[in-house]
Amino acid sequence: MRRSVGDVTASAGCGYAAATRPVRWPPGQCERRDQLKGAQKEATLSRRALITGITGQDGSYLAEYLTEQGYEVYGLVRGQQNPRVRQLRQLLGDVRLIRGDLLDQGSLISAVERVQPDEVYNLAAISYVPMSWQQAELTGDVTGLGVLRLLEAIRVCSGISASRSPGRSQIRFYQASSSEMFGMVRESPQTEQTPFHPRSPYGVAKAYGHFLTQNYRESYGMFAVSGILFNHESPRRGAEFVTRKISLGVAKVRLGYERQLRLGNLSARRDWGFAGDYVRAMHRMLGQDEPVDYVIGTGVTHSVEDLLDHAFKFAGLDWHDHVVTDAAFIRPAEVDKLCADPSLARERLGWEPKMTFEELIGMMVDSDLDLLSSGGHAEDSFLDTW
Ligand code: NDP
Ligand code: GDR
Repeated sequence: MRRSVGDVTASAGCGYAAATRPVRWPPGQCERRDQLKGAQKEATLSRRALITGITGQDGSYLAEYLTEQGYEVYGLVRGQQNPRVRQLRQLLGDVRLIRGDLLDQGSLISAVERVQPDEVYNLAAISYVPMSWQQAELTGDVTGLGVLRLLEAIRVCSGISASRSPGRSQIRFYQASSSEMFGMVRESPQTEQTPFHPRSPYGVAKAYGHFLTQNYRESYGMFAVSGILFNHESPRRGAEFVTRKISLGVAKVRLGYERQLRLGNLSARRDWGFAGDYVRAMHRMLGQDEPVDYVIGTGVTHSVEDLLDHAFKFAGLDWHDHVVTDAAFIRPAEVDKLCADPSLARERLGWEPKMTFEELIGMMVDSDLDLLSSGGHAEDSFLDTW
């Protein structure tokens, strides 16, 4: 029988109800989740999920979604005084937190041993691409080797070896792979079969994690899959990423706090979707009979200029009056254009994105206007340049 988890950090009792509602990160308000009927909850609380990267954008949406599905959700948090833990507690009252770090093998073994999860979602990473040139070794260690440490923790705790295959009730593993692995693309749109040509230390580290996940599946028969996710955004997106930098920039200009927004390459094209839609795909991948990797994206690509156009127009402004290009934000090697072919996910997972690009950008600008006009603080980027 499964042990109960006695020594994880207990958490407070409120969280957001709707994943698609514009919300703030850090949150401004929170609603009690008590509405979830006690009896229904008791009856379905049978599966346990462990999420690394719970304090990040995707971690928060995934935790909400899995809680709604009746999961017992555990989140791995690092550091002694992690400032995002308090915010997370306010946002996601039902999630239990456990200490651990992708750099520390022992902490991962102990987390898996304590939680005894049915599913592990590895969302933790150094995820800001420019930072991966500044701290390439650390990025390799966390974003790349961190995957190895977590897979090893699962393998050791499950008693799996070259001569001992996993049982039927094995732990299922999800790896957050990235469209950055395609980099200088060999074909467009990109499918599960498109070869990789990463353009940053981040992309290289993700490719390592991707192949390792595949290798553990093939070597040990583990249920380990990767979602190759294209850019996905939300009002909870870190302020250093271009969509949020722009939505915050628009709000600051609109409210008269600033007049200019400094950006890098405006001609880069990305396939941008809503994070709340993408976490549903992660969950579905682990619910399949066979472990298979999937490309997840909208199939529609826009340039940074398109993004500026929508965001500024939404607030009644013209971006040409406010945007300045700054060489400091140009990357050593750029990924010019990404566009997903999510056919396989549509056919086998029945997954489709619900929110359009225009709705997403409108929601983000609205949310930042709300945040700043009510005296809130944006989680401003801690770096002025990459
Ligand atoms: P975020 O940058 O918002 O979150 C990253 C998370 O990783 C944070 O919770 C952070 O914790 C945690 N983390 C960083 N270093 C460590 C470490 N050493 N040990 C444990 N945890 C650590 O990323 P997103 O939510 O946007 O993305 C989730 C995952 O999906 C990432 O792996 C990202 O690379 C990948 N991805 C994201 C896409 C996107 O468009 N958002 C697209 C494709 C892939 P802390 O709060 O302590 O810093
Ligand atoms: P990306 O996202 O690098 O694709 O990685 P980001 O939003 O940082 O950049 C997207 C594109 O916009 C261009 N750009 C700028 N980007 C930033 N951050 N700041 C600027 O001022 C700026 N000006 C132009 C960039 O050059 C780039 O072409 C995200 C992360 O979430 C990764 O973790 C994830 O794996 C990929 O998406 C898929």
